[in-house]
Amino acid sequence: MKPVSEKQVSPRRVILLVDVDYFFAQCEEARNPSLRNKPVVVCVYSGRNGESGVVSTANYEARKHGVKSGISISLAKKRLMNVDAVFLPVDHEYYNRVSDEVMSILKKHADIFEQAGVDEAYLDVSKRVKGDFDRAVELAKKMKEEVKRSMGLTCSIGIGPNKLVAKIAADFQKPDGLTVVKPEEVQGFLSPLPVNRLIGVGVKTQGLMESLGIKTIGDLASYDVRKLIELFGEKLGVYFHNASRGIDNQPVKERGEASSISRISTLREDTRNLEAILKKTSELCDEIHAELLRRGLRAKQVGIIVITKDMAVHNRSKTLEQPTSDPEAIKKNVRGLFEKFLREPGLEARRVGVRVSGFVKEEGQKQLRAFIPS
Ligand code: DCP
Ligand code: CA
Ligand code: CA
Repeated sequence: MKPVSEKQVSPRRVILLVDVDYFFAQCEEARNPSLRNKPVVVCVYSGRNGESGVVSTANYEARKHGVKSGISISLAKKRLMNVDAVFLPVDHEYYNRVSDEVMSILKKHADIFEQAGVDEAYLDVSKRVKGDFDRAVELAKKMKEEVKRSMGLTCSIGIGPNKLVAKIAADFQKPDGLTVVKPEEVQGFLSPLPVNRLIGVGVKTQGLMESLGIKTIGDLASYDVRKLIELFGEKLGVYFHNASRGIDNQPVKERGEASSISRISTLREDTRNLEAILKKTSELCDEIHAELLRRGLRAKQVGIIVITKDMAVHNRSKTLEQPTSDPEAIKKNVRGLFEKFLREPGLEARRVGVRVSGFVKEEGQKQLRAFIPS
């Protein structure tokens, strides 16, 4: 038994916020590289006519022309009138799949992982970097490379002593940014930034603060907290006071279980050779097996994902008689699904994946876990 005091020493917190750059538009570029270097505008068409609707997001090329989330499609078209721009409708199903893959890459590098949106997540890495911010920078670089290599996407990462600072740091340099703010640098980093960088300071609050002479986070930090409470009430006043000083104790929290686990990988070359495909999916099955074990789950459905040359996505799945977490059982079913799939003529796989779903908790897992020190 280790002495209690040694066990209780926990490293200082090191929190990352990873946010994918111009997410929907970058997803479009990833599946159609000819879009790169052109302004790309992803649109939510309201359906009434070709012009009505709003811009969901735009790549940085389009942003140079003043096109951004929330403006009308007709205004975007006007701003890009004389440019060779591309307007595309949103494809949420595709973005969600990309999101799942990005999240499963990031998750591997966290002690505690919290997805905070379709394209962003908080990672508590305190333990694995032993509270060391330089090691966290190395880890962040590795993650950026991995997301770039396997998904073709850039992201921006903020590193700080808490979620609040990590989030603001991630937005600080975009796209493809990496910003680290060590505990002793927090006040210097936040002070010159405009108050609206803080969550909860919208247009109205910003206007009110400005009338009080509060423009920057530094102004807010030196403003009398009692006056803030008078103006905004106890809860919000105290929040603004703490936030402006970079104080935030919210833990990174794992969300509820995802309803499926999937892994996808690119083949060395486009192929319809069963053994070449199974060699790749066998690795993916092992990764899925590890994730099932980690989460104490067994799966009732096993599926395959095949992305063909033309980027079309094919899904096939099968329900098992018994839920399983056994890698050999998963591999056997994956083989069966591919054998059947490849009977369809002409299809050449470019990327292949495995998905399991229909989870049941491994029996006795909870009680067992309680005795394993984490
Ligand atoms: N989104 C949307 N409408 C908005 C804001 C966002 O449909 N008003 C969607 C499209 C974005 C995605 O959510 O791609 C992620 O939003 P972000 O705020 O992270 O913005 P982006 O990823 O597009 O750009 P950035 O590079 O600034 O992160
Ligand atoms: Ca983003
Ligand atoms: Ca985001």
